[in-house]
Amino acid sequence: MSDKKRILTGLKPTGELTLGNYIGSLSQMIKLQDEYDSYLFVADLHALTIPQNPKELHERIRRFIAMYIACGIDPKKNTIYIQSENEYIPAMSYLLECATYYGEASRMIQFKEKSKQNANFTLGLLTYPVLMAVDILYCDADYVPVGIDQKQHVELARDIAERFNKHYGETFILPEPVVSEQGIKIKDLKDPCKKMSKSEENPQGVISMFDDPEDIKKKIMKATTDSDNEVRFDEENKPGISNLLNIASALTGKSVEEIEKEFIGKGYGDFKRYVADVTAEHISKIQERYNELINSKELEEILDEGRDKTRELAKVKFELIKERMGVIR
Ligand code: LTN
Repeated sequence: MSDKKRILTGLKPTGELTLGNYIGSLSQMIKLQDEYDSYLFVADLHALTIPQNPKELHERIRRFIAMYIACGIDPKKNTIYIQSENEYIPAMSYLLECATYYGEASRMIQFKEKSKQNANFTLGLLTYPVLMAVDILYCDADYVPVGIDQKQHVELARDIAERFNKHYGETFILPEPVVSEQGIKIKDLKDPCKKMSKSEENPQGVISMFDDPEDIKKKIMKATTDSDNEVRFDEENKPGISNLLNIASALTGKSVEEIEKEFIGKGYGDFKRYVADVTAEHISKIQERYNELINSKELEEILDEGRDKTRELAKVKFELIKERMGVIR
């Protein structure tokens, strides 16, 4: 067994991965994978809490995993799996639902917001955070890297675990949310004051990791900038140029200052062409790896291994919870 601390995170397969996800959150997980025993899964059961097209969902699950690996999530350093392939997880979720108050679940901000958006919301939307608690607790994860919107759910998982331990005896490790503050936020190319989001309607401002490299170049050449023609980092007064500097810096590993220096005395045209070339080249390499993986035996083996390993772990916890709760023969 590894004596490293365990981190775990889930990705809900909705929308399409963007350059913003890659630079903002994925790169953080890629850094953490060396230091921690990392678990990464596709939360497909969570996707079902809002309406989905089954065929599209099915395809997206696989695409997500292949793209994450193509981006640099190393299957040797991560346990990678599909949530729904582990039948102990929803089974445990029912048991923990019986240790969670209706009041707690219905107070979750995400539940309150999403249940307002659609009058026919499902019970799954309410029990969403309990399923998420199981995702975290079944494998004794120590740390859970999440976006700020998911922090409350991790805190609920901790509350459920603490209460269960008190009531039934030590069963779970108490997990901690890790919300990264310093991660670079990539902005929309057309409106550099808001974040690059996969749900944005205007695709001109958003680079998808699946975009054709030529289209990527075009989008960057057409990015909104200012008119003083000086390549200088100033997020407040020059959000467009600053965003492009952040992109170039993240993808080349050069500092923003280094790149600024290279463009002293040159105009925005040269600078944009540079960012466009760097980005298109970087993403096209990732796409090459993605194309190798998507229908490969290698991907099947990674998923089989992740499924088998986590089912074994989950089975042990499932039986322990049942025993603690008294539901055994
Ligand atoms: N709810 C999360 C996805 C998710 C998750 C998890 C994240 C499901 N289970 C367990 C961390 C740990 C989301 O919407 N991003």
